[in-house]
Amino acid sequence: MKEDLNRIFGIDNHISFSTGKAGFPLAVIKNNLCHAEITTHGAHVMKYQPNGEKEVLWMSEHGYWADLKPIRGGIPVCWPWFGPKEGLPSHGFARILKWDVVSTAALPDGSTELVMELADSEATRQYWRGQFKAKMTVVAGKSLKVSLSIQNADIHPVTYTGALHTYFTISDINTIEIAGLDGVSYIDTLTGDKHVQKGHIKFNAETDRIYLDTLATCRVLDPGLKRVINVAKTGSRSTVVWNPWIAKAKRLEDFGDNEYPGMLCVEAANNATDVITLKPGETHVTGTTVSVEAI
Ligand code: TA6
Repeated sequence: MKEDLNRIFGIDNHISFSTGKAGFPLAVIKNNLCHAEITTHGAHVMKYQPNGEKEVLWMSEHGYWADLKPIRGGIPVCWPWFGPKEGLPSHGFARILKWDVVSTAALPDGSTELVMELADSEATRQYWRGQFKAKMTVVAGKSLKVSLSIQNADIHPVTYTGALHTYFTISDINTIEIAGLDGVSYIDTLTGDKHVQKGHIKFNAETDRIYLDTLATCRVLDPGLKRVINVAKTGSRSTVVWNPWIAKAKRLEDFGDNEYPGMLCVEAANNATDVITLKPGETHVTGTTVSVEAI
């Protein structure tokens, strides 16, 4: 497997393929700008570290690492539904199935591109009848650009929700803040109540919010790591902010009890009032771009 991937898609000083944890195929990007790692299991970006910077994404030490199981951390691809669904995998099936590598490229600015695809199959029809083509494009360089393109290949319209569910490494959930959503309405999914954000988001308990009708770039202000993580997005009008805090961290079997202080999710989503409907043949692209600045 990895020999074929390297022969066909390997690019010196850009991208190579190996076998990762649980035997999952792993694309390793090492160029003059960054080190990134992506597995074809769920088209899941697991690592992004700009040269000279500390790791940007967060991965649990307690992940499942098994077929048909999601990876805890990195950038889970939540599709074609966001959240739980009775008798079906939470956050959809895209993140638990194997995607195919379709292309790689060394880009003029020194970054590296990897494209993976998932189309409807016997495996997907166990969960969802739709005919579709999903494409994940990852560009790793001075920034990390991830985009999920969904094409409706069916003769019927299709409606879906989803998110690029990005987990970030932070110094301490008690001291970081998120700027960029001041004045934006949000649903507190823990109570179902709607509120308006006042100033920066700070954390002192389980936080699980869907910010509505916003195209805003979020800035994770991290004094402990002396950096700001900029989280921009396209094709998304809802942003999810999540930290499980103590009790939920304990309930999640693939999440360490003491891991919650060092992680934060800021997600480019399509959910709540931002559900996507595609006519036959139509395509929608949801993207997130992560960049880091020292402070
Ligand atoms: O990102 C928000 C959320 O929907 C939370 O409610 C929490 O369930 C999280 O996603 C993780 O979901 P998962 O199915 O990956 O455990």
